[in-house]
Amino acid sequence: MSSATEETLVVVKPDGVRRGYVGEILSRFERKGFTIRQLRMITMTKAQAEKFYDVHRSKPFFNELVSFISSGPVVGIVLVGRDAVATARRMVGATKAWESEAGTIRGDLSLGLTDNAVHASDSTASFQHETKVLGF
Ligand code: FUP
Repeated sequence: MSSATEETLVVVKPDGVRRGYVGEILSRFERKGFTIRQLRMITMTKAQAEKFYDVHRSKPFFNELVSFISSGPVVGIVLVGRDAVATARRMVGATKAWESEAGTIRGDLSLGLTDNAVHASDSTASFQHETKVLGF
């Protein structure tokens, strides 16, 4: 049931870390009421990044995505809370950050696409895949 307590993964991307938004992003999820279950700074290898974004392997932007996400440290955060996957994605906002609503993380902090500050799992299956790839 969609209102059940579940886990999701949020990743502060290299641009978010470089710009000093780890605290801001973490704080938004804490204020919302999520519990932080795990938190780790990781610099992804190319191989890890390719696995992480495996669903996008056939896309024209795949190489750009892989090289960006492995370009510096990211902060992976496992959150627990009600309807966590959908709730976190609403808080993150639209993929094209320049179009995302004010009040969302991307809407408030980014104008990018590949470099759109934050990633959040889009399903429980993605959460399981992504946390495994990142070694949580
Ligand atoms: P999201 O789930 O909102 O992060 O977005 P998608 O799954 O649609 O896209 C995955 C990643 O690819 C995002 F980081 C944005 C990036 N992307 C590009 O770099 N170029 C594109 O044309 C589309 C998406």
